Amino acid sequence: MGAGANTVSSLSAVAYTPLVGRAETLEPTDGPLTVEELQLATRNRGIPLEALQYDITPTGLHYLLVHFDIPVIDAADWRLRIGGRVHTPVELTLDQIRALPSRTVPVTLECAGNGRARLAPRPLSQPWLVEAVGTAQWTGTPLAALLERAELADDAVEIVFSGADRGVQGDVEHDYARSLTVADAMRPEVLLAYEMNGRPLEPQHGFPLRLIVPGWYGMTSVKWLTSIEAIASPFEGFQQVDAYRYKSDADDVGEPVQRIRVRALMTPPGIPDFFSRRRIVDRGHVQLRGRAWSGEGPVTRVEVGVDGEWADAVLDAPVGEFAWCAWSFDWQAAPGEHELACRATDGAGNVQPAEQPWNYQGMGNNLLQRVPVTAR
Ligand SMILES: Nc1nc2c(c(=O)[nH]1)N[C@H]1C(S)=C(S)[C@@H](COP(=O)(O)O)O[C@H]1N2
Ligand SMILES: [Mo]
Repeated sequence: MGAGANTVSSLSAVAYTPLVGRAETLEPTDGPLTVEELQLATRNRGIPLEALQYDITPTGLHYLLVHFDIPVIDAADWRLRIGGRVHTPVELTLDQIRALPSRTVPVTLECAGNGRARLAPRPLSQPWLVEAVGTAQWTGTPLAALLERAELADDAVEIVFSGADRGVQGDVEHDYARSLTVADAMRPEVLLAYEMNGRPLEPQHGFPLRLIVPGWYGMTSVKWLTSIEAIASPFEGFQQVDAYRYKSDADDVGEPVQRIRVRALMTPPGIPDFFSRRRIVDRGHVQLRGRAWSGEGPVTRVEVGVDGEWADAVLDAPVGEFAWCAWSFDWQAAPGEHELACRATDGAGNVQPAEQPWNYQGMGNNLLQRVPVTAR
């Protein structure tokens, strides 16, 4: 103890150079990945693509996106407050919410920034490639019944959902918050969820309660929910009017990001090369499989590309009305180098683009997927 303590106190006299006042730029870049992007990429996580094999993604394999810090919440102290432009404010404990009528629904969530890291120039944020997606069984109580109990005032136009997490983004300090119009909030599929895959929510997925808005990109499904407030004019919070917009540049007001655009992904065939993740398959028959989903109607078609030729895949029934479906395709692999691809079409007629239109924050990127494969 004595010798160690001496060493520490003598070290405290040694000077070092503090790194203060570093300028932060958030302009899209053509440069290499930055330490800040790597820092976000290691905090958040994507689905390992081989987990596309599961109808329901095991919780530990589901993607994760957290803007600020994961709050530590004691359920005994926690309350949900419903107020603002309502006639009957409501305050509920977790036990009271768990005692309400419940539903369990499989929902595919995807981050609106999925695909961002492939854009050039690359918007600086969480650098997703394609893996920001997952499907869980969410259990909770329908929001609409609670809004009815609170009795919205006639002038209520939007409902604001706030989380317990606070931070600074775009120079604005705020609790993470998003809104829905009253009509969207009243949709029967919108849930206040307290379980994911049959277990209480894990801290990182929103314990003790989160919103689940099926069909919408993930930012709408506010985690660590503490307050639901009815307001008489459109919400102007940062995550509503600045982030999550399709913008052409920093000053563009842009269009709101809302429903999930159609996308198909392939379960990586064969075996990977460790570092590049390039796929290696045995020549001959290879069954290709994957998932497809859209927030704008059911998936109606998945096509698989083999070296530039498209052919239709076989579609399974979706896992749920708001969840992905499986697809499969039989491929005869000739020895050599190949490029496989997949793209989906939804009931609204949307099809994934071969060239991705660029936007300033890298939102709603649903470029078709290309998968290089070596057959041996
Ligand atoms: N309170 C709060 N809710 C949040 C977020 C957040 O940072 N804070 N991230 C949102 C975003 S951008 C996404 S994509 C989803 C991710 O949900 P998951 O981590 O459970 O997959 O949560 C959303 N809800
Ligand atoms: Mo997200």
